[in-house]
Amino acid sequence: MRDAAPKTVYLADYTPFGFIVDKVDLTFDLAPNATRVKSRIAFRPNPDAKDRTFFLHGENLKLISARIDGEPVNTEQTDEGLTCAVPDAPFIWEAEVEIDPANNTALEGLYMSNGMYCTQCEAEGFRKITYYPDRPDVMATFDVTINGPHPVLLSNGNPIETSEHRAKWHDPHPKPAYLFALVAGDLVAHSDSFTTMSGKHVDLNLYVRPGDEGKCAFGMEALKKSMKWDEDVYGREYDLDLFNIVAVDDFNMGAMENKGLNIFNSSAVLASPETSTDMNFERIEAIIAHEYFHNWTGNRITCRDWFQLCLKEGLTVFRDAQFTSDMRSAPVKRISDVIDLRARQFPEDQGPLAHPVRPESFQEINNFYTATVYEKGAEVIGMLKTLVGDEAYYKALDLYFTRHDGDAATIEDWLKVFEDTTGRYLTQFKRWYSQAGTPRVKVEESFELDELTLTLTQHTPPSTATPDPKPQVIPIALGLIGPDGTEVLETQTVELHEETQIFRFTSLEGRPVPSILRGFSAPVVLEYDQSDADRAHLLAHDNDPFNRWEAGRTLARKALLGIIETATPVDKAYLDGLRAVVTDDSLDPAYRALMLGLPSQSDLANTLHEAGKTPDPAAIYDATESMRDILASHLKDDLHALYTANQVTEPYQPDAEQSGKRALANAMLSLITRAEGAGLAAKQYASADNMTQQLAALACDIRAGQGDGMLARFEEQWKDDRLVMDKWFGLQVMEAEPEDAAATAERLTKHPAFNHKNPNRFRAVFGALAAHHAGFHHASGAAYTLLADWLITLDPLNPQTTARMCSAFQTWKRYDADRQAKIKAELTRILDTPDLSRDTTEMLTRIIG
Ligand code: 0A1
Ligand code: ZN
Repeated sequence: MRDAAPKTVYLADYTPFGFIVDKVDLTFDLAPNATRVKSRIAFRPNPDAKDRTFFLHGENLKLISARIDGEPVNTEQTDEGLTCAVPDAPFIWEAEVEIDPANNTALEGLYMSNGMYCTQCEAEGFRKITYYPDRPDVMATFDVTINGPHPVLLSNGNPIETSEHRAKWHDPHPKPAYLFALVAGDLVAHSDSFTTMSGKHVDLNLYVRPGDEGKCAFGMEALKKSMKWDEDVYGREYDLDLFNIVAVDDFNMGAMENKGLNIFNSSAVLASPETSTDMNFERIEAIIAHEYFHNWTGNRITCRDWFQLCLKEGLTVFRDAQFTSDMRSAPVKRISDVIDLRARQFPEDQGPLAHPVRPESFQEINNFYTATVYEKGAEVIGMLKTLVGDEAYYKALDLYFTRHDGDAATIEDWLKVFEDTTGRYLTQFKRWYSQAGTPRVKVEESFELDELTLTLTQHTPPSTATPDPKPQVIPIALGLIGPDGTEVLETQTVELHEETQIFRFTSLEGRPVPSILRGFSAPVVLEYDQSDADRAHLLAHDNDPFNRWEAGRTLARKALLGIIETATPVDKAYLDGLRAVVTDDSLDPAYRALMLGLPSQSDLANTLHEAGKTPDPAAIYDATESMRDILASHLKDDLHALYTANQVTEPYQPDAEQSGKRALANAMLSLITRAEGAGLAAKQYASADNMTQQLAALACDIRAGQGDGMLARFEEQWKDDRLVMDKWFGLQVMEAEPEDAAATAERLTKHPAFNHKNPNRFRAVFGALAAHHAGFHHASGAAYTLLADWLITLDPLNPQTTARMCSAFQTWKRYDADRQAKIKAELTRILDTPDLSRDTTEMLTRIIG
């Protein structure tokens, strides 16, 4: 374990930097092991700052020289940076440092990926490039010169000189260092252009490795759609002559919004029908939009400090979700987002890693790029929009953009624009930013004569992060469905702000069925003991598509718990209701496919845990398997008809309509394989002209245990395509029997194409293992040991990806004593590793609790 106690940073300790940076000039002389970086930075004293300590961040830098106003200076260096005496007046700092991009396996700062240079500076990577006040509230204009023998040399902003082996870039927009980017390599461009709403011409380029040119068209279209959408919906226009995107194979996250030079994990931008699934296409469209939208929400208006991360991330996730809803199906997007929120954010918010959307302390900021900051942060904005209404929301946003353009802003600034626009105080609402934990809302219902009474009570379980939670403002959208299935009360939003509130609905003809939390209007857990008959009524009639789906999901959860706990047969009324929806041709096939999805095994484990029971992963797995058999048998007369009716005959398009049909047909294929074996899957595999159908058929084949060599044929076909091979690696773990999951993952780590230094490949195997509930939690503990071994191996090379993967263990206290002991032993073993990174140390310490 590290002996030096890691330093904790507190929001409350914020003070401005003692100096203002007016201008940064950087010159890079690229060489794999000895890149020289010369910096020339104009500083002047900050009149708003009391503390004039001149401290520049710097890590893993070899300082060659340092000067102030042309004179050499003596500096004092630590592992974290440097200080020196400076004049009490404007001055020029000049330094030269040497760095080693070829050995930078952490993928932060300047590093190499397949022979190309690229950077990742968010959150604190710039300090690995040169000495600098690496904090988001220090903003400056950058001029960058790159010298290197590479055909493509890129940085932020607009090019001002390009000659052979040399390029100069000027970014006129002041920016924090985390938005700096540089790329150099043998790349090819897929180019296009966009004319903005004021008639400005913008060149667009998507740079990729030679050979990937055929995978650019979709990303480019997504970029143009995003640019147009941000103009139409938010009035935001692009502000440079050029917008570049670069795809890199080695990247810790999905993508990065560097000003004018977005850098993308190749999995988040490269796409073709043969190599990408419909889900890949949808994700790529969303990530391109997300990074582009950051140009206003993140870059033009950035964060004062990293505690304000949700200011840019929550808002940008919210905006990209709006975009996807507009481009595709709004209900399908909402349901998918809630599934994701419950799978990733709820366990975080309800376990040892719980933190507020705006955390108040951290040791390693990279550990706070979480589902809470991103996805719950977006939910909070959705609630704000619901509470103030659409018109006021867009008015407030206009004010935000005019008032704070060029600022490094805070959540207080953000809420103030809403207060100023609407006259409404948001003091209580702000608790959504400061309190951790998922509120639970209990619903009690009574009906007398013609009056329905709903009593809503909120309670947030205390956590280490928030030991004493207070009531929050919770918008609850609700409607009423009459006995004949028609809506007797259209959606209205009630506001819960006290602990308990009573809402009455009168003049009703007969008892209606309440449809509560429509559209999932708040990120809460609803505790509502609604009868199965009422839920079946909503499944059949609710005109709110989210709650119609939710009714089905709740019935499915109950049925599964019935199998697990008491071997209760599944209620026929539920199965008939589900069948009615799935076979209803008036409904969108994508929606019908979602209806067929079951609650995840982890979700079921959580439900049992919440009920004070100890989940048994093997029993949960078996129940899920039998439920699928039951569905296959109940739908047996429809399976082939639906499979056939949802075949797409037109040329492949990754749009919502075609994707929905393929999703439903593939759901049918999976059930058909269960009932009849993998014959149809083999046929689909043979005729598939796209990855969605090929991969679905392969999954069915593996599950059916066919042993017909399909996996080997797939590998032979795709061995040279790294993104497809990630799928090949992941699928084998995902589809393994629980007792084989760890052994399968271990076998795959011995495959010549396994490379733990590549985050995509590492995640393909270990992300899949962690997501295989019954496999990961198999009683042998083999998966715990295997993952721990690999985390120990990866940590010295890539702390960020190691630390993120630790969250696989965050739910450990749900399980029985034996599993808990096994997990704790592994967590302690990792923590005892000498020189463990700050990232991983912080995560494990929090998880162990
Ligand atoms: N800001 C990026 C995500 C990102 C965050 C951190 C990174 O390294 C620590 C890299 C990328 C986004 O939201 O897309
Ligand atoms: Zn983002």
